[in-house]
Amino acid sequence: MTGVTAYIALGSNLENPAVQIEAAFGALATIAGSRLVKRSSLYRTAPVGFADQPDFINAVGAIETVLEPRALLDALHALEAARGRARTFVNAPRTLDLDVLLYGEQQIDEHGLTVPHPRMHERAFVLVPLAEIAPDARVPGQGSAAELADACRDQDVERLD
Ligand code: PH2
Ligand code: MG
Ligand code: MG
Repeated sequence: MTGVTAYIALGSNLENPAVQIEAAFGALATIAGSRLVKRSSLYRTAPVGFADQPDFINAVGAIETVLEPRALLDALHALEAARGRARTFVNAPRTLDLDVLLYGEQQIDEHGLTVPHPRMHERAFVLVPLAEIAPDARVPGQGSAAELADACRDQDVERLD
């Protein structure tokens, strides 16, 4: 299969987050027209934004996909729903969040689909796992994953074994 390399952020802070993320990697591998090519370690991370909620487990996966970005997003939303994701308020605790970080080099700005993910360049919970599997991945207009991760190393992110 020749496709585009896309990077997906995985996050959970409800209902046994580490199990949720492991299951999500398994589920990512089943998306039609796509193949999971790399996965990061799991990281425990302090909540960013709405602070009064449990710590997260975060990770990043690389997939090769022939799906168009919107079809990929729909597939990710279906996986979130299958894990019981409820959408209550912005940045609320969640069983599973799957975000498209990068889709090849494409820049997309459509309803509900902004790629690169608009806040990824300042979030260690995304950049540290991304830099683990793809240090040279470029966030258009911002820099490489490794450089950007280095610039936010003051944030609370701990790699789990
Ligand atoms: N996701 C958010 C907001 N804040 N903080 C951490 N540590 N991890 C997340 O996945 C996360 C967050 C919105 O999706
Ligand atoms: Mg998110
Ligand atoms: Mg999301």
